[in-house]
Amino acid sequence: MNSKFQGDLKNSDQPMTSVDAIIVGAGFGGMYMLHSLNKLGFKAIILEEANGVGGTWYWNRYPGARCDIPSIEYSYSFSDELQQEWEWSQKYSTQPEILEYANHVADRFELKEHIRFNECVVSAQYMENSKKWKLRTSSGNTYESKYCVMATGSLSSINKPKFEGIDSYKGDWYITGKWPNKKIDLTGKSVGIIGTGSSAVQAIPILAENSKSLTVFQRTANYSIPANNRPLDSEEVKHVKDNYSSIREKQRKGKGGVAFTNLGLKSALEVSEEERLKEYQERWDKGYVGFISAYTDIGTNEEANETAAEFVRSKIREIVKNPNTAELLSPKNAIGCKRLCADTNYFETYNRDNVSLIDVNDTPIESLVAEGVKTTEKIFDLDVVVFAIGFDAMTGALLGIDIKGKNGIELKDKWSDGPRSYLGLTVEGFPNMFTITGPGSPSVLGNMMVAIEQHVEWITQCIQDMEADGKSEIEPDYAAENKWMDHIEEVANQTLRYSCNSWYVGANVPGKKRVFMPYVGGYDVYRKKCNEISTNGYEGFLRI
Ligand code: FAD
Ligand code: N01
Repeated sequence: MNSKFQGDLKNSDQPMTSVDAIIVGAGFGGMYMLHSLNKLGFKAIILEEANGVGGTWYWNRYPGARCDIPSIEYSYSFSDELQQEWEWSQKYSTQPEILEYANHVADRFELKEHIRFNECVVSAQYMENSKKWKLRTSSGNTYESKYCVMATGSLSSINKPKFEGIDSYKGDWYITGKWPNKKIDLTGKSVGIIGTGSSAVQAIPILAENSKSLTVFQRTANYSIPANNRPLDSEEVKHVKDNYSSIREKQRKGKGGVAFTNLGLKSALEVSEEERLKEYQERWDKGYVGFISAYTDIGTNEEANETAAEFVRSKIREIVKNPNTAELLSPKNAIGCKRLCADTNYFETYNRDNVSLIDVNDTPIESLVAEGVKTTEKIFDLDVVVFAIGFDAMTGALLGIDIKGKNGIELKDKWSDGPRSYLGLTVEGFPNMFTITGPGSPSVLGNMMVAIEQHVEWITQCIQDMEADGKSEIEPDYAAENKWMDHIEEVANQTLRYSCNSWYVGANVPGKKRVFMPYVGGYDVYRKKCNEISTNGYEGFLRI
């Protein structure tokens, strides 16, 4: 890029560090953004709250944490050398292995020297006179740059436990999304876990194996499909490596960024029950990915959806020996309305003598007390309580920063009725600020690695075009943003997504506005739309 533009990268003890671009967050999104800007010769830095890279995989160290998109696919595609040299050990790798991969990437592309760790960004303000973003961190350091990329993550801001009496509890408590980086010995301990989402579904079997007893407090039963995880053998790995380019191409063209999936082409209602059950059984045996893609209308038609939902319920009844427990574990809402879970021995775990299930709708949790959890029925004596209560998804991390745009407009005010964006990449009134996997993008509805790469590549091209065209500011116009928001709502309304209380609609966070936040139109449609907009001279954007 133009050398005149390049900022002066000062040390952190200097009053102000000035660079071309500041990226907030060193997860997979921020790391690739940094690498892309570095490659073009921009001076870019990452500010990261944690003491290391990896984002999700740095924070979520709870027992059993692993991915639910096959690792071969849940990995970067931008460097063939990287994908050829890295070797995944399992179909769905564990959190330590994914974190090791993140560190390998950071070391391989020499990213760490551009990352300021232990820097939590508390405010970001657009300075209209200088046309620069000024960021402040909790340590008091200030940074400024022309471009600001928020790679803060859509599942990074934890849903903080706000149970009454939590301070009076004498035992140890942990949050799955902020699990300590140390071994926790549960031998001989009575453990309680609150929540039955994806994190809990992964943790529960391991917690049960390693503790004296496990009490699961469930508010809503969840659908889960066996992951059927297994080690990868060398022949399979070789085959993948030889064919990576076509696998990646399939991912990029797919609706959810997954190549190894088999999308059904018929309605669930146009086939016989026998054929349908056979199809569901085959997909169940194969494991998680693709189960709800068996038919075209599982996500849109209640009757079709019920066929898949009932199949899973029948499996729960088959696996769980106690019929009352099986009934409690059987979800009532539409399958796929909440994110489907992938498990290893989840339902089987409820057959163990040391595991019990408490329905908190029947006997709500009143508070935590010194001994443990108090419900309307009794006090559960617990040595350890695990909160697996999820995240303030998509908006939490962004609204955790005091972000001010033009004319002093605050993001929290602009988003008071739910997040608004153009393409989930930019926000009107906040020039030169980009969000990676932000609300309004399809990111969380598929393989997020594919979403991240597409976002980063679009943003990089946009910044490159800004510099080549001698522009100083880019932001969406209000009409384009409105149109995009209407489109998000329109496509969400064609699905069953609004029919349950999921984090997609913010229902898990008390007081959060109920809005379907991601774009459900598909990665493929979205990618095409983004490309059309940039090739048509950034349609819907104001560039000055
Ligand atoms: P993150 O990884 O969340 O990184 C964001 C970073 O920003 C964090 O390091 C955070 O500390 C930092 N940050 C946030 N706010 C600030 C601030 N104010 N100042 C400084 N730093 C800040 N997706 C899939 O596609 N497949 C999977 O199998 C899968 N498994 C998952 C398992 C778990 C347990 C969870 C929680 C999520 C999973 N996801 C999965 C989603 C996952 O979040 C994404 O795949 C991906 O890792 C997100 O990367 P990111 O860089 O966008 O965000
Ligand atoms: O969070 P969740 P998560 N009292 O929101 C319950 C990704 N991920 O961390 O459903 C009692 O899904 C809440 O109940 P309800 C994936 O995208 C992937 O598990 O709101 N219970 C629910 O049961 C996933 O979707 C993997 O009624 C309370 C649970 O806590 C996303 O991250 C693994 C409660 C929260 O479930 C979030 O998953 C892990 C309360 N006050 C995460 N508040 C993979 O497998 C909440 N709950 C790849």
